[in-house]
Amino acid sequence: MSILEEVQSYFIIPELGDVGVSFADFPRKISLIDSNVIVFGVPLDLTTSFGKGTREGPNSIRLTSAKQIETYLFEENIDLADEVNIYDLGDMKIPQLDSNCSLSSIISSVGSNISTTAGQIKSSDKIPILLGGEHTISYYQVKALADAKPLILHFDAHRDLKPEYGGMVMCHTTPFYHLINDGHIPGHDLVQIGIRQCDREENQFALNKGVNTFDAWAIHDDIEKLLLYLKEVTCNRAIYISFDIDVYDLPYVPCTGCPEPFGLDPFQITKIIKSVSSSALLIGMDMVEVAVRNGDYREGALAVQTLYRILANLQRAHL
Ligand SMILES: [Mn+2]
Repeated sequence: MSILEEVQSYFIIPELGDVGVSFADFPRKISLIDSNVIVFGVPLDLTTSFGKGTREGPNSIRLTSAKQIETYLFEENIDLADEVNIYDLGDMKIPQLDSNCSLSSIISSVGSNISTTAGQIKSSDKIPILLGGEHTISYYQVKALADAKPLILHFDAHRDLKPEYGGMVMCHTTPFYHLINDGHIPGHDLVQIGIRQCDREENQFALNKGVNTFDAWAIHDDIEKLLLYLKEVTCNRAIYISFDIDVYDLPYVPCTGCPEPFGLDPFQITKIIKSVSSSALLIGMDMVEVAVRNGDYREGALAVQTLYRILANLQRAHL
């Protein structure tokens, strides 16, 4: 069986998807074999508790990346198309929720397909980039990559360290609790950046497990402390980035389900990304909780510009 052939049946190829374009839409077509980064969408929007719309996240990211945003990065003076070979698998098929198919059975079958996909991308020596979709999906990708013992850089307004929420064990507020509690990652390998809302139990869990926290106020007061810390801890280290778009301040993210004030701005995020050591090895990432409402693609544009800068700064060094 050729490379990744087994998992391709899980996906609807980008050309047949809702927006009909591939991520970044480089002028030269990259084949699966020649790629070093593989993007796939998981438009899961089932356990979201407040605002809905994450099912449109991958569409929003693809459309803005292909139709609106140049691959030339202005301040870096580099063109991503010259630096990274990206292949887009398309969007994972999500079963319909009905009387034959419960919410938890959908989560576990989608989750198992995410783990298989990420595992196969990894064994092909390529980097998986997961586009969400609700944050629940990160659990399954991180689990599949956990053997590499990565340091997890988790950008988010929320800790997502609840054991369950509204009767649901695997949902958008619980992935990092379960990653730690199930033994996939130790708490001290989790760095939470931009946090500004959780409950008291989540704070206590983070403290007990040695989670490293840089809350939004600490970053506003002294971003240099975080930059120096990241430069040191990412030196010669495998890293995984889980990026919830709601780490950005509320005015930047008008569509995501749980926007929060007191957030970070794009200049701060760029500084933080650039502080990661050039000796760090990016083994995977996800961009989650991106949504669209009323044809508003601002969040898609911000997600794409963030992804491009992560790839330009962290992947480029290893080609
Ligand atoms: Mn969040």
